[in-house]
Amino acid sequence: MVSRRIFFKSAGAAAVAAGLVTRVGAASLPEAHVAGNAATVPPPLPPSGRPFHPVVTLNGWSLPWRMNKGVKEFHLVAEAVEREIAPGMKVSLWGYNGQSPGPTIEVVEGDRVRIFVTNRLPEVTSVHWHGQRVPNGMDGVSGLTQPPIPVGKTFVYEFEARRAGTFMYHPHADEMVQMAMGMYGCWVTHPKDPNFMRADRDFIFLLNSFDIEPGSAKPRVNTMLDFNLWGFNSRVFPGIDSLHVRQGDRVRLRVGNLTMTNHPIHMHGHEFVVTGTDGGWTPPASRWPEVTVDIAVGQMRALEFDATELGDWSLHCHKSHHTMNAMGHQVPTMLGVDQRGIAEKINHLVPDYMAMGEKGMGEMADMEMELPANTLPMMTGQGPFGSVQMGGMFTVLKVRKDQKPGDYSDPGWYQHPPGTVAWEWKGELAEAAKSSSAGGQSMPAQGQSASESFKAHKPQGHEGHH
Ligand SMILES: [Cu+2]
Repeated sequence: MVSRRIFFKSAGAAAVAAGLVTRVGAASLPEAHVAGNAATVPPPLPPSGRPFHPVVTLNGWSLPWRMNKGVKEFHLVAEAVEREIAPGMKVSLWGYNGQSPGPTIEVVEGDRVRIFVTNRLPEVTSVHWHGQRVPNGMDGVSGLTQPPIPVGKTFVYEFEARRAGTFMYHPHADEMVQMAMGMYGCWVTHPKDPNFMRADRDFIFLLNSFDIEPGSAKPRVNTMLDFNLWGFNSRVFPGIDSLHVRQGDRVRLRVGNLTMTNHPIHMHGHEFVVTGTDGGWTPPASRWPEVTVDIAVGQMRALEFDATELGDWSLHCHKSHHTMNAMGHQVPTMLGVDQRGIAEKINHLVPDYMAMGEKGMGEMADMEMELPANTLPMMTGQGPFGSVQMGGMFTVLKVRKDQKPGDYSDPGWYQHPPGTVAWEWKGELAEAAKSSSAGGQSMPAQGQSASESFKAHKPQGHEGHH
């Protein structure tokens, strides 16, 4: 039974939303543009409004808008979507406008922006504009600054994009479930002066994680730490597009983290500086060179570098479990364990049993292991020299001399100049030196002289305590 109070509250909310629409004279909602696949869509130049240099959303796209009497209008639809997270695995997520993550929203500092949000989920939602300066009632925290958007209803958010920078958007209603299901997107407010902090290539993506049982298609929504799929923009290696740039380009990567843990993002071949956070551009005097930047939960970091070095450079999270797909995280350590004979015996009982991990787990990338339908090998990817043995948050930055400005197509593998690839030594090998593995200690243990060998003993007075 619906109480009178709740009835009046939701009627009031609908009236507020309807009032805004009438007040601006919008006879119809802006079109809700939809993306049907996970391709990286190279940026078109803005067809209306003030000029800016658009970003390239990795395995994503930017949402078209319409101008309505000087106001930029967007239409986001919160809904269930199907996302291919890598070839061979499709998952059922929630997102916006056909995909997870939702499309990137791009505006210019000072723009008046109106976002219509339609809720096609089975439960209430809201949208929070993470990092932005907005009137309090536009902050999107359901219950605190607005009633939640009921199922089937459309709410309107309207504010001025006051501060240039990189932001995110996500629900602030049943957040744990809705974010675990893939609801988030990027927002870029470009500076008024299109030449301020100009980059030749400006990439953007979110870090994300899912816990999806191999063989199933739906994330477990209450997992806190044990995720098994780690992604850039709801894609995992080898499904993440590589980044293609021209030698000498000023390159910016804007990376936001809406997972449950931090990610040290590491790039090979170049040093970069952090030029922006969710709080704005960093003062130039505050920047120092890095090759890894830890991006904490709820943070965005904009990295910049001059792409001077030709080649195929890895770009990945440095937590080794985050460059691995499902299946690998609970395998026991079998390094050095001779499993000959065991597999044979077990095969009598379990015909498909395979011994694993005796010489490390890299060999698993080459095994023709039978996988359940709809999952991914834990380590995979064929490079020009063999298996890359990766998964999860891993992709490649390709720097080429002849990549045309504005061309984001894949130039293929790097052709190394002769004599510049690590080679095999074929001469005599010296006998390996044996070490006793002994070491010293900085101070003698209590009751011991420095020369006495270390003996473990129970501390006094702790008998019976374990
Ligand atoms: Cu990570």
